[in-house]
Amino acid sequence: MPVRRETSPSARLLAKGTAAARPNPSTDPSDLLSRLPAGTGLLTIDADRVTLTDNVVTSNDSVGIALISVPPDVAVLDPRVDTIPDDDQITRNTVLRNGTNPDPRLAPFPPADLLWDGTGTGNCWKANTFGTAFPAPLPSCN
Ligand SMILES: [Ca+2]
Repeated sequence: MPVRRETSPSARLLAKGTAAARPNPSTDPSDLLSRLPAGTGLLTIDADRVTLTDNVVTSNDSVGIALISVPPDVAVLDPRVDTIPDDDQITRNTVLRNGTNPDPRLAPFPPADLLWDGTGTGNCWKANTFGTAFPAPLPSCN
């Protein structure tokens, strides 16, 4: 997925760009990426202070934009790593028609345009165009 990354003066990572229907290319069971559900548009794992804005994420089988923490069985491999996403902002994205053919690896979460696993603090969503979200409503940015 083509994504442009910019660093703002406040050191917040800004990801802008376009992501469309692309399969998860990893099928090697020893690769951690193979654990991710196929049909994931834009995925942010354990990142702090990331802004995802002005992306168009459509027609991914499982989920459009997901914000999640590192799975617990992976997190224990290095206790120095901060595995929880905090202070992330998902704004002004167009996220539509995702989740119509979800990969079973998405469980226990439902397919959705916007998905959050509920971990972390200060994460917020604002001014996105989407059809479905989990949980609903997502926390709004001030
Ligand atoms: Ca964190």
